[in-house]
Amino acid sequence: MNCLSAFVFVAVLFSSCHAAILPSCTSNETVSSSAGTCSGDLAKFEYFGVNESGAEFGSDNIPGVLGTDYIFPSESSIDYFVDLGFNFFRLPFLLERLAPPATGITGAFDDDYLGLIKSTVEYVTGKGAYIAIDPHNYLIYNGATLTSTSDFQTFWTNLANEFVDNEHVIFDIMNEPYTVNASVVFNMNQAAIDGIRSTGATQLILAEGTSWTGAWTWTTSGNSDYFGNIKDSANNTAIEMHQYLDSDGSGTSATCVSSTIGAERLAAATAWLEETGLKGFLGEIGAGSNDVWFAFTQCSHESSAYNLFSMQAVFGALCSMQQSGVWIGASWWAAGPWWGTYFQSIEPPSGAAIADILPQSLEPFL
Ligand SMILES: *[C@@H]1O[C@H](CO)[C@@H](O)[C@H](O)[C@H]1NC(C)=O
Ligand SMILES: *[C@@H]1O[C@H](CO)[C@@H](O)[C@H](O)[C@H]1NC(C)=O
Ligand SMILES: *[C@@H]1O[C@H](CO)[C@@H](O)[C@H](O)[C@H]1NC(C)=O
Ligand SMILES: CC(=O)N[C@H]1CO[C@H](CO)[C@@H](O)[C@@H]1O
Repeated sequence: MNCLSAFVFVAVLFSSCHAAILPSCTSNETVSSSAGTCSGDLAKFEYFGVNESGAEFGSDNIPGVLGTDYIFPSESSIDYFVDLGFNFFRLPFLLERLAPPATGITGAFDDDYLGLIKSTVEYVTGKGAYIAIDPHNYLIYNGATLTSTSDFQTFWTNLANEFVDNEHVIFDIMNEPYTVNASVVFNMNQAAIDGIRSTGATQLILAEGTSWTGAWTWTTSGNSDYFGNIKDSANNTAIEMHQYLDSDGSGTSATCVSSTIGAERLAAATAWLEETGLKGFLGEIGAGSNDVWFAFTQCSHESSAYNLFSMQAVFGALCSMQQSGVWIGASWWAAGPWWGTYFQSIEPPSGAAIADILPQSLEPFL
């Protein structure tokens, strides 16, 4: 990747970002331009790529206007990642745009919005890559939490029927539920799986838990009490979790916790996957890319130095996943045409994560 010539990391020698070390921050030291090394018997990801965000934007404008309130991914962005060797895209969309509230979640789909989803699906899968279609609704539809398993089963039966013939489509049941407990979320997932399989579809399904499906809280949120019992007649469901590396795990701050936080936050979830024999999928991971970690400003204003801990933390997370062998995929949050200067944007050509995170922390795991 020609990293050596691209970056010179100027950093001081300490391993975590705590304000306490500020007073001793008296010298810069050049550290390796690599985010790390990952050794052992590594299981490559079957699916590895990015979220392509945009079709779920403008959720306060339903249905909203294409190009004004929401947008679909650009073909050039998809080409860029496929050319690098990535083979997975996650496509968030809004339920209310696909199944308009006037006729409800079990009603007919909006032809235009479905057509746009299908265009992106066909573009991605035409390139040999995989695409997860993701109702990005937090289990909330038209202002109310979805709790009817039969309605949800009907919705997913209808949606799977649209894509049953495309083997590269992945069904991501529901993005980040958080308003109801793990038991309810589990039952909704099970209903969706049953609906999808009733169509004859055999593709990969991704099931997300409550508590924003956080990996770091998987074993304390109640999810681990239920999701071990998931039943799939096609034996092709993986558990999707998300993990951000800022202090509250929300992905809203560019400030890293430490260079090892990624692997640390995944450890309990990885152990649970090993115990249950289920496969994991890290559907969203993200960390600061232009992380202005204030302690460094004492020593260096080199922007590449600010990235170091985020890069190491993401690298360490993916390394631990491939070492464990229980994670089949991962995807960065996020690409998409409308992110602007968002610190996790990986939209080419100049999203904040393109310069360092992509070559240093993601591409080594292709
Ligand atoms: C989960 O929520 C449902 C619906 O509110 C409730 O009936 C059930 O008792 C809750 N289960 C647990 C384990 O808290
Ligand atoms: C399900 O698939 C996994 C591999 O993904 C395999 O190890 C396991 O034995 C299968 N289970 C059943 C019940 O077929
Ligand atoms: C650290 O490096 C920066 C950028 O090269 C420089 O401005 C700063 O003076 C250096 N600080 C120390 C303490 O060497
Ligand atoms: C952490 C993160 O990027 N969250 C985003 C997830 O997607 C929604 C909808 O696009 C955004 O509003 C969040 O900021």
